[in-house]
Parts: sequence; structure tokens; C-alpha cells
Amino acid sequence: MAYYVTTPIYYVNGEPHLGHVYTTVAADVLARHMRQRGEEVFFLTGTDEHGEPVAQAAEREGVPPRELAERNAERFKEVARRVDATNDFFIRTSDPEHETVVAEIAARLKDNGHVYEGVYEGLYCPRCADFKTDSEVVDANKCPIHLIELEREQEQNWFFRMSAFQEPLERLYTERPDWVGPRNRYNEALSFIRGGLNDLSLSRARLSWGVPVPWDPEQVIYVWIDALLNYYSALTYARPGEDLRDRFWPPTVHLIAKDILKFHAIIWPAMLMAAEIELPRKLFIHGYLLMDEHKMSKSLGNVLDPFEVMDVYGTDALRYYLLREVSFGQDGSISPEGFETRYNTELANEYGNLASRTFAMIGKYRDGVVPAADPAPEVAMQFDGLAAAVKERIDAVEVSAALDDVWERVRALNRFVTEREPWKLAKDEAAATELDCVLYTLAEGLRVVSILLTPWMPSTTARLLAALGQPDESLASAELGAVGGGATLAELGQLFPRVEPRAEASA
Ligand code: ME8
Repeated sequence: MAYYVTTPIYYVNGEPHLGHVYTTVAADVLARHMRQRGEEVFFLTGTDEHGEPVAQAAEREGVPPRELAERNAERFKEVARRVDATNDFFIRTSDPEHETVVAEIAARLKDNGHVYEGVYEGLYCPRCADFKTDSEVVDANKCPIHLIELEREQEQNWFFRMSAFQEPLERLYTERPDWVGPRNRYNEALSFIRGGLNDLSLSRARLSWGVPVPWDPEQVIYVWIDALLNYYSALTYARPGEDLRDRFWPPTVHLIAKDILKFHAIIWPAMLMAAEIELPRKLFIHGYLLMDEHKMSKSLGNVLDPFEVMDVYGTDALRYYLLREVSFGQDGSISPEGFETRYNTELANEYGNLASRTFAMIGKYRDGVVPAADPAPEVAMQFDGLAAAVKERIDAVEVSAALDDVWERVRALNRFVTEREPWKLAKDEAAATELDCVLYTLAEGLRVVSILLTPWMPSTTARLLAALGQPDESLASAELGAVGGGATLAELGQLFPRVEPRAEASA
């Protein structure tokens, strides 16, 4: 089965930050896991470069929008590489191929009779690039997201008759209750639809940074119409000479945060229906990372800077922390203290130490060769059905619950060491077979949890699997007992070395 996963395309008007890293890493976990299953995967991320948000930022900096876009798109690309994202393509909405598709689909919406000319009047937020209804604004005229005062604006525009899709959208939500997850977001979107849909202005007259409206080049296509189409256009040119739509359309899952729910859960399916394009299978809406409940401020030392964390602790530690600390789908706080605690107790102690103890004991008691034995029954019981459970979690986009499931087994292996006390067995010749069983079970358990953890911590697990002499990362081999004894262990070193508290944090 083909698997197509996307992140939002990020605005190039600002710096990449932890929120962007979060979605990209989560999408990468899904993509990597599916590749382990032998599925054909396409993973897309990229940048949103047109519209007011970028035009205005460029104006503030005194540079042309294209220049700002060039510079920041490069930074977002760099971040994707830095977090070890395995995206198959990086789309930029200023790509001429994307612009061509946007113009084509806009023309199709018009040809299909869903576009008309009219005057728009409303409170407009330039930061959201969105008109706000009276029920959405706060304090009479403020953007609910940016809390800036909005001006009432009027424009001659082309409109998309979104109101005509109210009933088809309601039907979509009734027929496919899984199409938006988690459930609270589904309910939110559905009640928004039931509240009544207005037509959507499809073009902007006052702006030139965008894709010209094909039948009225004085106007540009509204940035959200342009941006949403990235998920579709990318497949037409990501591989020169190939049309990937055949294999990958419709998308399996669009990952987004709740800030852009309305665009993805309402406008996007309405547009696709109007253009007669098959709808995506699923939207999954994750929560916000709350970096500080009070106020983000570097001087308070409470900001988790993703780049600093990766420099000091490595990329895998950050990937692990983000998806472990906050239950995927809900809001959650993160902090440098929280990170350090999980790094030390879970990564360094529970996983890193388990590996180094196992390697040390097999080295000392069995000359570095994994003994042949059957897995110990109490551990076998714990691992029974684990790979299948993880698959099911990932199918449901439960990215942190899947990680928790595996981590429980890391802990089970630690308990197993404590209970069986292999260092005592080693002193008793009559216990040689039992020691073989314990050491084999540990090596085998480490192998299985490491395969399953690969999507979250790819470099670490690759290192560990290589040192175990078992580089096969396919999910099919993630069964306890699938590999026998006999492998000679290589040098492993510390997986998560202790890090002295940063001077900055203790100052
Ligand atoms: O909205 N917690 O771009 P954007 C979790 N260009 N995720 C966060 C986050 C946080 N605190 N902050 C940002 C746009 N994100 C449009 C999208 S898509 C066709 C166009 C993540 O740069 C999250 O995925 O504002 C959120 O939806 C996205 O960044 C918004 O990125």
C-alpha cells in the first residue's frame, strides 16, 4: 500500500522553530515506520512563500519577497536535514511547476461553475492572511490568534462558492468519522460547518506576490488556496518525468496543528470536491507545544532551543523527547528541565545502560558472542504482539502512544536484569544454561526494541543494531526469537553520554 504523509508548508516570514520541528519529526516517524514495513512512502514538507505574511515581512526588512523567501526556504530545508527528516521532496510554492498547477486548478474551479465575482468586506488579519467573521474576533476587532487590531477592508474579488459545499461536507463527516482525528478536532470542524459556511474570497486585488488569477492577472490567488494545493502539485513534478499522483494520491495523512484546522478540514475538502479530485484519507491534528506558560524569554532560561539541544545532546534525543513528553494530539509543556530529566533517566539509564550492561556481560561471560538459547518466557510474554500493537498505533497516528508501548518493554528488560541477576548466575557453573538464556534474551530484546524505536531515534538504533551484528531494521524481524544466538558483538560505546548541565542554565 502506498503511504503519503505531509506536514504543513511553513511560512518563510519567520525563523524555523521548535513547533515546525515537532510536526516534521512526527511525520518522519510515520514515514520511517512505514518504510520499515516495506510500504512505498512519499513524505512531503516545504515552504509557503506567497501572500501577505511574506510580502509584509519582506517589506519590513526592505527586501523583495522573493529574496526573503529564498533565504528562509534554505533555512527550513536545513532544519529538515538537521532533524534527520527523510522527506522525499521539499516543495516551495514559488516553484514554477507548483504555480502552474495552482493556475490550472483555479481555472477548473471556475470552469466547473464554482467561482463568481463580488465585493468582500470584513475584518482582515494580514498575519493570518484571513478575513475573520464577527464571531471569531476577540475584543470586537482583534485577531483571536495574533491579538492585533484588524481593519475593516473592502475588495473586488473572485469568490469560491464554498457555501454550496456545506451539505457535501456534512455528508463527508458523517460517512467518514475517521477522516479527522483526534475526535475533539473532528467535532470542532463539524460544528463549524454546521454553523454555516460563507463563500471564500479566492483572490486578492491589493497584492502582487502570488500566482496571478489566470482569467484576471491583475489579481493573485488567495495564499491559502495556493498553499493547500502544494499537497497535490508536488506529486506532479517531484520526480522529473513521473506523475506520482498515480501511486500516491490521495494522501494517507496530513499532519497539522490546530491553528490551521479550518483551512484543512473545511476549505481543502470543499476545494477538492469542486475540482473533482479525490479527498485525502485523513487529517491528524496535533496540539501545541507550550514552551512556557508565562512568557517565552531567553533570559529566564526556560526556552528549549532545538538547535542548542541537538548540538549538545544529539538529534535523536530531541526527537525522542518531543514525542515522549507530549501526548501526540494534545497540548503539552516542554522545558529544559523536563528534557534533562528524560535524557538522564530514560535515554541514558533505561536504554543506554541496558545496552552497555548487556554488551559488557556478554563480553565478560561469553567472550562477546551472543549465546544460543530460547527467550525467557516472562520476557517473551511481554513482547508478544508488540510489533502488531505498534503498527496499529502508527496506523491511528498515535505517535507517542506507540513510543510508550515500546518503552514499557525497555523497562521490562531492565526489570528482567534486576530479577535474574546475571552477575550471580555467572558465579555458579550449574547456572550456565540459565545465564545463556538471560544473556540471549537481553540481546534479543534489545534488538527488537531497537528496531521498533528506529523511527524515533534512527542514528542511535542503527548504531546499536550494527554493534549487535543485526543491521536488519525491517519490522518483520521485530519478533523476539526471530534471530538466534551466535553473533559476535562489536564495540558499542556510550549511546547517551552524561552531559554536564549547561553553564547558561545554571547561571
Ligand atoms: O500556518 N506547537 O505556516 P506556519 C506545535 N503556511 N506545532 C507548531 C507550533 C507549536 N507551538 N508552532 C507551529 C502555516 N507549529 C501555513 C501552513 S499548509 C498548506 C500552510 C507547526 O509556519 C504546526 O504544524 O505558521 C502548525 O500547524 C504549523 O507549524 C504552522 O506553521
